[in-house]
Order: sequence, then structure tokens, then C-alpha cells
Amino acid sequence: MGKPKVTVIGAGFVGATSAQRIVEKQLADVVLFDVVEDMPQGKALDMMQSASVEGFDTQILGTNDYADTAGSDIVVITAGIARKPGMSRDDLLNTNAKIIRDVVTQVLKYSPNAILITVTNPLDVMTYLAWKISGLEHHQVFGMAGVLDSARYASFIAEAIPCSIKDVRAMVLGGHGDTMVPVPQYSTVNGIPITQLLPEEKISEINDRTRNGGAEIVKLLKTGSAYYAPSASVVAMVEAVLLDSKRVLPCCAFLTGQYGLESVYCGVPVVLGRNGVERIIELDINDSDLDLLKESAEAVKDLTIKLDQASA
Ligand code: TXD
Repeated sequence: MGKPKVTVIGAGFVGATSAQRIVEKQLADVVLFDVVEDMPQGKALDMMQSASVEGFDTQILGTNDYADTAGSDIVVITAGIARKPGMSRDDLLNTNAKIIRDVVTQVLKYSPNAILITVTNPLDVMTYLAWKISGLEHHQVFGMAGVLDSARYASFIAEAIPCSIKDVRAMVLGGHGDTMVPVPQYSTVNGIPITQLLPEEKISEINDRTRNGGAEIVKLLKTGSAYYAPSASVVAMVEAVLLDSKRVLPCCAFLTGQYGLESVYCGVPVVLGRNGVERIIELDINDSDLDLLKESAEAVKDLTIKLDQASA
């Protein structure tokens, strides 16, 4: 039986770090693709030369040729431009939409039945676009954002209590933008809701910091955006699919009435396995969080309409 094959499109910060984590964990052989000539080849060669030190048998190939991506089980799409200080994720819409259209068309020629995991911002709309261009089933096309936003939330919770991060389970729903919805009710320390462990003002401070978590890092880095936690989050999803582990993770998935939301890609908890999104879990959340989730989904829909108008 051959090893699984994962293609990562875009060999920038998130793409290259994701590729590195996948080969180091020996989850799959990786193809790292970029349009910039020689760059993915250089990064792949460098990573391969770490194999004897790190001790992995998986292979990584850098390329500018889509033919090398043929037969991929999963394609992670990180191609696009990232935010600069002062930019919102939505400012990236038209540039990244062109890139996603091109990437998905090319990828599908060689891996017609792959699972697509989108990372490019604005995430929810790019996931919708990738699905639309691909003609794949909804469960095969989904986006990474909730794992990252929840990881940020978890890290702020562990720091505030303080307690071991290992015991924290955090939940962030909604679109990957300023309207994302941290849900304290379902964020726990070993099953204990944080509402029993932290005062309300502290929770609301942490919620705000979570919503601005990406911007906080963009501001510090000055060029480019976060990639260590984003790549770790991508790889958690890749692993759940390849190992068919049925992990319950918040992902950007297509809703068909859950949470009262119809025909929109948005962040919700799902069961991730070999078939991709195998089930969407509908949480019983309180009315104010549900209203925030609806607002967040509306923001995604508005941006989708903008995109459809721009391409009409
Ligand atoms: O939570 C999340 N979903 C995110 C999303 C977390 C972090 C980053 N997020 C977004 O991912 C970010 O806003 C960007 O839209 C993407 C990629 O971020 P990264 O930090 O990796 O950006 P880089 O380093 O600029 O890398 C992008 C690469 C770069 O090497 C380009 O040459 C390449 O994409 N690129 C392309 N590759 C293939 N095909 C095409 N057409 C192409 N165009 C650019």
C-alpha cells in the first residue's frame, strides 16, 4: 500500500511550515507547489536534508508543475497574498479569488477526487469559491480557521486561569473575521465551563483578544501574518482525515439549515474523517451567541455576493 500523498499549494510561510510538519510527523509524502520558480524546490531540498536529523522517511518534492501533484489524497490551499498591517482579511478578496480559481482548476485536473482544505483568506468565501469551481461534494471541500481561532482562545484561557493548556478545550464558531464567535459555554477546562472559572469581564477581554488574535500578530510581524499556529491547525485537520480519526474540530463547512443557516460556508464543529466533513454538530448555544453567529454568517454571505458581482 502506497503512502498517502498531500499537496500543499503555496510554499510561503503557512504552506512551507505545514509541509514541514506533515513530513516530520510522517503523515504523508508531500508535494510543495508554488508559482515562484525554484523556491519550492529549494525549500523542499532543505527540508529533505533535515530527514536524517529528525528521522523521517516521508518524502517532500518542491515543484512548479501541477503534474507532480497527481493522485493527491488531500490538497491544502495556502496560495495567495497575506494581510499587511491595517488591512482586513476582506481586503484580499479579489486578488485571492483569482488565485483560488486558477489553483482549483489546475489541481482538479490531476487529483479529481481529492479532499480540498482551504487556508487562503478571506477564508470562508475562498472555501465557497473553491467548492464552486471544483464541482466536488461539500463534504470534500472545507476550510481551516476554527482550529486556529480556538487554539488562540485556548492559549488565552490557560494564561488567564492559569492552568495547563492540555486541559483546555476552546470553541470558536462563525466566519474567520472580526465577527467570529468565541463560545464560553462550550469552552472548558477538563469539562468545567470557563464561566465557572473566570469573571465575566475577563472572559469578554479574552473573547476580544481572540477576535483580534490575527491582527495582533500582523501588527508585530509588520510583514506577513501568523504561520506557526496556522500550520499546526492545518496539520491537525490533515491528520484527522488521513487517520480517519473522526476528531471533532471546528471547521469552515457548508451549512444546510443547521443553526438556522442555509447555503453558507461558516465555522462550526464537525466530525472529520477519511470522507472529510462526515457530520456537522449543531450545538445548543444561547440566543446571544446564536445572534452573533447569524451576523457572522451574514458577513460571509455579503462578501460572497460582492465576489459574485465582481466576477459577473
Ligand atoms: O486561519 C487561516 N485560514 C489563516 C489564513 C491563517 C494564516 C494565514 N491565512 C492566509 O493564508 C493568509 O491571509 C494568506 O491568504 C494565506 C497564505 O499565508 P502565508 O503567510 O503563507 O502567505 P505567503 O507567505 O505570502 O505565501 C503565499 C504563497 C507565496 O509563496 C506565493 O508565491 C504563492 O502563495 N502564490 C501562489 N501559489 C500557487 N499558485 C498561485 N497562483 C499563487 N499565487 C501566489
